[in-house]
Amino acid sequence: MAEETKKVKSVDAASNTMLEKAEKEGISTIFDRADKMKACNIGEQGTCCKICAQGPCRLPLPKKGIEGEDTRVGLCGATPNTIAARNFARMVAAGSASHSDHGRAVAEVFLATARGEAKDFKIQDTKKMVAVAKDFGVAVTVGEGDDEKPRDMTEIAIELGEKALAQWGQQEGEVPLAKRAPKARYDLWKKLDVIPRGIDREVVELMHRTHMGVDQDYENIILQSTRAALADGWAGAMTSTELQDILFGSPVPVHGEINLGVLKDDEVNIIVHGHEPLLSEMLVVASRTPEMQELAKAKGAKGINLAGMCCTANEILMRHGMPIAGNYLQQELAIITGAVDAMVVDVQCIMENIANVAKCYHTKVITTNVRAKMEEPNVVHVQFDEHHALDNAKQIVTEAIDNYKNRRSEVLIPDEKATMVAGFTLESIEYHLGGSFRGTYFTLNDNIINGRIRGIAGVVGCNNARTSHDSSHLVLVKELLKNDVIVLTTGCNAMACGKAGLLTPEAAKEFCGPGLKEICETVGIPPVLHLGSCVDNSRILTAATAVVNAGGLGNDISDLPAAGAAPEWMSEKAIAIGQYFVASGVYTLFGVGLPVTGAPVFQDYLFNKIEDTFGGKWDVSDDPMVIAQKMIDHIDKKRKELGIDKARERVLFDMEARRQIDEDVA
Ligand code: MSK
Repeated sequence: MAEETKKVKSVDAASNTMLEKAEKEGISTIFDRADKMKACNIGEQGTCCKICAQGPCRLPLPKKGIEGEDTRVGLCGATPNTIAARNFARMVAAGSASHSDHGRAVAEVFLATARGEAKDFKIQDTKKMVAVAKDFGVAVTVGEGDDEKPRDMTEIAIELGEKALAQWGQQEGEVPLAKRAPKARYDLWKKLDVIPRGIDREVVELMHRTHMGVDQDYENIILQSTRAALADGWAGAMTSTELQDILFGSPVPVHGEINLGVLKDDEVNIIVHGHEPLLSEMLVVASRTPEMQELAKAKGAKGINLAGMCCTANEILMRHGMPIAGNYLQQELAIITGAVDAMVVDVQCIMENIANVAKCYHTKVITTNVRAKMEEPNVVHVQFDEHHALDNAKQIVTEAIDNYKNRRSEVLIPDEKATMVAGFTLESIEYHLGGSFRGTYFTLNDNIINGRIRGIAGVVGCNNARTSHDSSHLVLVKELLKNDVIVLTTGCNAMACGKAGLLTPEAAKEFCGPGLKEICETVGIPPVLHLGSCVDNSRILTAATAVVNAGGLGNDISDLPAAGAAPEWMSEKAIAIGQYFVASGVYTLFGVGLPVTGAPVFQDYLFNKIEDTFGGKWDVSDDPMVIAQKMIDHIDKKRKELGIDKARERVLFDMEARRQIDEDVA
């Protein structure tokens, strides 16, 4: 662990204030438990096999390292490489399943809305719906020649919903959105036979292959892991992003506020936490109704303050400018303020301990999804049903209002809150960097080619209690900005950047190198572009594809001066994301550590040899400065390969010049 990331529990002042309060009040948090419980060193190496009842077989690296032949095997003879590959693959399967099951829920509500069965929802972005429908092979016009006319929108919506939903159970063929990748990437996947046939099929097959006594070839296991990961990035998660945009409205840049300081002493505070925006969208509507506002006032509050946490927060921020209370490691801390009247959770990243912390305060924890219940007696369950969405939302808001009077401990809301701009998408980046007349990625490409922007980084992912909260995120992002690398962000990294003031146009002056600063100041954008939640990593894939298609920077994502990182990752979803980025041609670095170190041959495959197959590879470091330097070195290597490594005077490339560069690269 890099020294600077170990020194403090959090680099966020609001979080440290709440940790002091927790200590004073005798509340145990994840920060305390991380100090007391060390990680299992064999699991950390990825070489504990518990897939059958003859084990668990534990194969740690010998203290002195491997001398001579590696003779370690489990009872069945499984080598450390097979074991670590199977464990890694099962993380991919779980991650893909999680994102994709979220996508399935969105597709079901979308279809119910299209059929008129979910009356509280209404399709908001029909322009995007038509564009996405074409990608799913849905006809958007009827008639031919002079008789051709636009097809009825309801018909398009129903067929799109049906085709989107069919991807989960599809057994043959290809998931439709794989074709969105650059042609060279799509052709490579085709050659390698890794294009997902259907989402559920790939996850099921990966679980089968990693069962005891099945696939014993780590490269072959990684090929199926790739199929399952692509079924996440280019199908389940991507479909989720697209249908959410169509159903709830495509985000456009909005101002918002972030950190625990967004909670209000004199209002009913409701925190929505998790990932699926289906209920939280309706909570936004419900909390704004005169009926609920009046009820809050009747109970002594000045109003209702709905704030988000984790990726649900990103969703309602992007579309409604709702405030964010914090990222993953702040969920217990929010309750410790004593000011949260209800914490409403759906799925993923919800710590079981919030129910324990809530017992010490008045906070009502409300679960809303049948897939994610909590057994604690102080937790209430209100099942979300899309057919009665607004009624469900009003019931939850009413529970929170009724609980306002029960605040009993000392309320301490930290002062810290920052302003930010969020809500960038493929389309809005195009508009901001290209303007209304040159609305394309040409301008971005021009500025990469002329060197003002050195490269592009995707920095994403969670917080991890084994590192100092937010520290690695911020050290890494600031180092990239200083070196003129523009950053695209999602998830908890986006929230760390927001709290530190990096999501404002003014941040360019303070944090960026001269080239990136000039671009951000000219265009008026932050140097770190907030693209949404973890499922919205698919926006990074489509943005990278748009950069390739704009020309001048090679033919494939793997040609771009670009790299990705998740410096504080912790969830299995992050491993699935990492694998689909690697398989899409991206050099992808993780912080904290990867559970593969106990299997040196398999690790070497992921960190080196896999690049020969996919043009992307994994890497790891617990030092964010090392991650930054490796990303910058990779970006410079790609610039050199593209022949754009020399600093250039600004040249506006015409199509001919762009084609010439592409031919030189090919
Ligand atoms: S919430 S998956 S901790 S990014 Fe998406 Fe944050 Fe990671 Fe959960």
